Amino acid sequence: MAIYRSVCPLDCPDTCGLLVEINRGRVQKVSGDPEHPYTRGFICAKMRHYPELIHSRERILTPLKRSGPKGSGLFTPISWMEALATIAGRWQEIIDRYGPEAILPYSYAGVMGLLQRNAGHAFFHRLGASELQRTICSPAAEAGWQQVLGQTWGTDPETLVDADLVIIWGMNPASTSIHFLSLVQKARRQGARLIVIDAYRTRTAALADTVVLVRPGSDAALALGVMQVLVTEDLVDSGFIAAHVSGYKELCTKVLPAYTPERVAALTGVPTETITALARAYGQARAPFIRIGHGFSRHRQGGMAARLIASLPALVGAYGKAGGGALQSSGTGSAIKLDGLIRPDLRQRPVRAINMVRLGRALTDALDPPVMGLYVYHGNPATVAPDQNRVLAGLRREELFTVVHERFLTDTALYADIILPAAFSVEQEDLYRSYGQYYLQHSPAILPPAGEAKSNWQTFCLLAQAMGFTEDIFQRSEAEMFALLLRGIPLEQRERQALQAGRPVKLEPPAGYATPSGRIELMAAGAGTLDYQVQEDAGLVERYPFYLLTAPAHFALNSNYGQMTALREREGGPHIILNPADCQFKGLTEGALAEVFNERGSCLLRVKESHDVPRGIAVAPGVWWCQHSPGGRNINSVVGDTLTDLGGGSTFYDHRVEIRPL
Ligand SMILES: Nc1nc2c(c(=O)[nH]1)N[C@H]1C(S)=C(S)[C@@H](COP(=O)(O)OP(=O)(O)OC[C@H]3O[C@@H](n4cnc5c(=O)[nH]c(N)nc54)[C@H](O)[C@@H]3O)O[C@H]1N2
Ligand SMILES: Nc1nc2c(c(=O)[nH]1)N[C@H]1C(S)=C(S)[C@@H](COP(=O)(O)OP(=O)(O)OC[C@H]3O[C@@H](n4cnc5c(=O)[nH]c(N)nc54)[C@H](O)[C@@H]3O)O[C@H]1N2
Ligand SMILES: [Mo]
Repeated sequence: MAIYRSVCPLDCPDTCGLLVEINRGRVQKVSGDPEHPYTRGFICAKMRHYPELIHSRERILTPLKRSGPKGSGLFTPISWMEALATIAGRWQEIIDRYGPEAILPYSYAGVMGLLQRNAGHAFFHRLGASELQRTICSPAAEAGWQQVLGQTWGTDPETLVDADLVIIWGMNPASTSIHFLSLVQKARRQGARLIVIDAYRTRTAALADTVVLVRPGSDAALALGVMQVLVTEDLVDSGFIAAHVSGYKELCTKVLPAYTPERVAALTGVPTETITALARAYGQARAPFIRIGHGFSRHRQGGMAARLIASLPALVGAYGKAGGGALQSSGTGSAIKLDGLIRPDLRQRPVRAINMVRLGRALTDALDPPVMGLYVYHGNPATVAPDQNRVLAGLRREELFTVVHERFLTDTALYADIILPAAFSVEQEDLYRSYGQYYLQHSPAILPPAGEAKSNWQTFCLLAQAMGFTEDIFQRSEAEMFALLLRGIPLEQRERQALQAGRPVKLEPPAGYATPSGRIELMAAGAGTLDYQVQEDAGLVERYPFYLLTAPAHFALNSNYGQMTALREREGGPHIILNPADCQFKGLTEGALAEVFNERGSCLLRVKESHDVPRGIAVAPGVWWCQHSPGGRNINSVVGDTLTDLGGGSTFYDHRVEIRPL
């Protein structure tokens, strides 16, 4: 038996250091690496099942060619040679007839390593394909942060143990970031208070000292109300503002007068006393830390909400205090140069951009040229993308040539013309950084890929060869690409060696504010004013009375692990959680199937009752595989593709539904 260091590849802010036990060519056990300074030896319930996924009998081990109607799941094994020749041949036909922009790559975050995640960019730049805007997750929150703080890195989460107040805003780390939560608990043992701001009582809320329940989508108003109290009660840090903040006067005179606690209470559903108490707790704290989640940002005015929440620490000087500050993402730092991997220089002319949130439209609208070739890698749009019925209609198009590089027969892979078998993280080399902490770590290939599986990088090198691309980069091994990535990171020799030896190495956030002025910009030029202006369409509210929250599942990672029966059972199957009074009002019974619907579609979910969910809200955890969902549709059939105010992001939590007994 041998034990290797590795890194969790999942799209999760924690990016755990792992120990992988190998015995006779099989992974026996995956556990937390006790020597990883941030994740300290424990891992989530999901990753403990990683060995079963890696060695699953359902894994795709050879290339496959479709042998039945699209979506039927009928495939025949073929060789890599035949697969590559078919793909290159079909792409060449598409390019000859429609031009290269008729080919669209689609990928997101099945694997988070820098090399494998970004493996396709150089190839698609060279091909001249349409560019995919990768907006499904966090662009509104990032853009909001950037309007205030530019390229400033988020506050190091490891400093929060010195905070005396932690606010977790629009995030449920008890399910989605357990190592962050454990730091919070450590701070609390030293006396810190925890306030959770969410739209329902989550697992995280159950641990909090105070829970503030806000009307979904109204966080911008709440932040403005808090600011108003901070200013009128003189709880701001004038010294810090004078030294580091721009736009404060304008904020006080032009914006805040309209956001009295009374008005904000009406906009947010948060009682005036609670708004005042929240502002006082924040303004009087010695070192308050805000964890800025994405929950409020996946709403129409999500960018504005992020911008305002990121401004709060500037008012009380928290960015300047040890233990205080705010973390939206640790990925905002620009320390790692990726151009050598992504190779924007290989693009010969400008190409059109297609927003992934609107994949359904891109595949079904009359675009010029139409999308005729789709290449999906480490992404699963049939399950995770909004407006599912439109996405599936697009994937069903007979003339669309779809290639899916996957490990399993996902809902998306079912619609492929060609499937290529993908490798697991332990079978491929990579360099990981995190979006929730500041460690980098190398992850070596510790097993040969199962069957004929190949990594994203290897696959793009083969596709380049098949297309006749002769650029040097397409001949590089993963080890060479790792070395190239490493050269682009400002590290000392000692750190470089540690990384190469597989140890986590920390990047320290630089001091100061990386904005054009060097100051925190509350009212940055060109960013527009600060306000809250979401209006509900009264007709829509009447037809679809429930506000739908499609929160992440505890025992799945987006659609990953959805194939594991044991975890599906622990999660309780596809369900929707409602307040008992709403159930009674709608004639819904606990445990029975209900139809959840709106003008976009419908899906069937089992009803669960809980007082944790306020009246008028419906919580549907998880993106369940359509294959495992009664009726073959999941919650994304009722989620729309409206974009956020900033960043063109998704609005997963900003839709309304009606619910009736089946
Ligand atoms: N177990 C598990 N872990 C995961 C994932 C998973 O699927 N499962 N997904 C991973 C991914 S891809 C990401 S991006 C991160 C997600 O992490 P984040 O997006 O940062 O946050 P979540 O923990 O998903 O929590 C979002 C919370 O926002 C709340 N919310 C929704 N609307 C509003 C609102 O208008 N205002 C406020 N204040 N709150 C609101 C929801 O109820 C929910 O509790 O987690 C990652 N980790
Ligand atoms: N209703 C609803 N929908 C949501 C969300 C929500 O909260 N509610 N959250 C959204 C968010 S935040 C996100 S980030 C997106 C996630 O969107 P995606 O990243 O598209 O979704 P995943 O479920 O992570 O699917 C990744 C796929 O990649 C495959 N994979 C893993 N490793 C590799 C590899 O090395 N190579 C290849 N080729 N394949 C690999 C896995 O088998 C898996 O099928 O979903 C979004 N969808
Ligand atoms: Mo995400």
